[in-house]
Amino acid sequence: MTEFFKNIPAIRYEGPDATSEFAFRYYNPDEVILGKRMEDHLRFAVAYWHSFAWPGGDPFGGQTFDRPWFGDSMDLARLKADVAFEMFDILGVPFYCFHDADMRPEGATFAESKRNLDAMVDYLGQKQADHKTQLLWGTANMFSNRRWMSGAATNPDPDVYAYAAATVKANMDATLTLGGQNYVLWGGREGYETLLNTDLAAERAHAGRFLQQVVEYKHKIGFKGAILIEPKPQEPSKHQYDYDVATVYGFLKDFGLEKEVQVNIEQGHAILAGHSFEHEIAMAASLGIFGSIDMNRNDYQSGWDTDQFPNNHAEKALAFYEILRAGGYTTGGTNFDAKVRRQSLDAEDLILAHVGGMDTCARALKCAAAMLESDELEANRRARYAGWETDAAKAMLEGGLEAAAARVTAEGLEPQPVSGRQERLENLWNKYI
Ligand SMILES: [Mn+2]
Repeated sequence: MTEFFKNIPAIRYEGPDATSEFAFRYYNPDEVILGKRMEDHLRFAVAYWHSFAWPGGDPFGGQTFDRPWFGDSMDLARLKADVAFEMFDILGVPFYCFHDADMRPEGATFAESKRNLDAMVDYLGQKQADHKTQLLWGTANMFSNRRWMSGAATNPDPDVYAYAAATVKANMDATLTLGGQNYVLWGGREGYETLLNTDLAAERAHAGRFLQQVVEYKHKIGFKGAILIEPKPQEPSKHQYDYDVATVYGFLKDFGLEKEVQVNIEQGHAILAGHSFEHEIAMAASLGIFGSIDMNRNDYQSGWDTDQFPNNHAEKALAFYEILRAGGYTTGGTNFDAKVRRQSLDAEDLILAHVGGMDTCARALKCAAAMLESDELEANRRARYAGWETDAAKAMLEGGLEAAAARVTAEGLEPQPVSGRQERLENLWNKYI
C-alpha cells in the first residue's frame, strides 16, 4: 500500500440519509433497475489522465498539484499505477481508461517510448489480475507532444502520419493485451488553425484512410471491442473535423465505416458543438453508432472545456433516459473524463469528486428508469406519431410525390394542428426527479 489515500475508507452504499461524506447515497451497485444491476447499467470508469497525470495547470499558471508520482522515471510510473488501483479499489469502479502518455514516460525515441509502454502494459496487466477494475478503453495521446502540433493522421508531413500509425498500432496492441473493451480516437489536433495554410480535402482523405487502416488492423489482430470516435467541434484546434455526432456519421458513411465505428460522446463536447448531451446520444442511437460516454460537464459561463464532474442529476436524467431508450451500453460505459479544480489539492478531493459524480449518475439513472417504466413520455410520443401506423400513411412512403399529393384532393385532407404538450412533458420529467 502507498501512503497517498491512507485513512480513506472504501466507499459503500449507505442510502440517502448517510451521515458520512465517504459513502454513496444513490450508487448501490447490486440494486436491480429494469432487470439489471446498477453497476452493469452504469459501467463507471476512471480516467487515468485527469486523476493521475494532470498537474493542475491552466492557460495562466502551471502545476498546483504535488503528487509523489510526478516525474519521468519508470519507478514513478509504477507508483502512479499503484496509487491509481488503490483509488479504483476505494471507489469499487469496474473500469479505467488511459492514453499511453498518462501511464508511461515518453522516451527519447519511438523505440524507447514503446519499451516503456510495453513494460507498463505488463505491470497494469498484473494489477488487473489482482483487482476488480479492468480496462474500458485505451487510446493514444496524439495532441500533447509538439510533433502533433499540425495534426496526426491529418498532418501535412507524411512522416507524422507514419508516426501516428506506429503510435495507434502500439496502443491497439496494448489495449488488446489488457482486454480493453473499446479503442478510442479523439482528434484534438485533427483540424486546422487557419484555412490559409490548409488543404481541407487532402486532410479529410488522409483521416478517412487512416481510420480504414485502424479498422483493418483491428480485424487482423482479432480485437473484438469497438472502435470509437470522440466528436468535438474545436479546442485545441480552431476547427476539428470530428465536429459532432452527425458530422462523424457523414464522415463514416463516406469512407464505408458506419458499421465499423461508433462514437464516444462527451457532455462538454456536445455543449461546445451547440447541442445538448441528450441530443448527441439520441442522434447516435438513431444512426446506430452509439458506443460510450465521457461524463464531464463544462462551466456554462466560461464557454470552454472545463471537464468538471457532473453534479446535476436532473439534467443527467435526460441523458440516461436516451441511453436506456437506446438499450443501454454494450461495450461502452460511463467514463469520468473529469478533473478536480486546480485548487482541490487533497487526496480526499479526488475520491469525493468521483463519489459525487457516481451518485449523480446513479440518481439520474434511477430517475430515467422511473420515467421509462411509467411509459408516460413514451405513450405520448407513440400517440403523437400514431398517424403513421395507418396503411395510407405507410403507402405514401412507398409511392412517389404525386401519389402523396393526390391524397389531399382524394381524401379532402385539411390537417388540424395539435399541441406538442412541451410543458406537460417537462412537468412529467420534474415529477420523476
Ligand atoms: Mn473526453
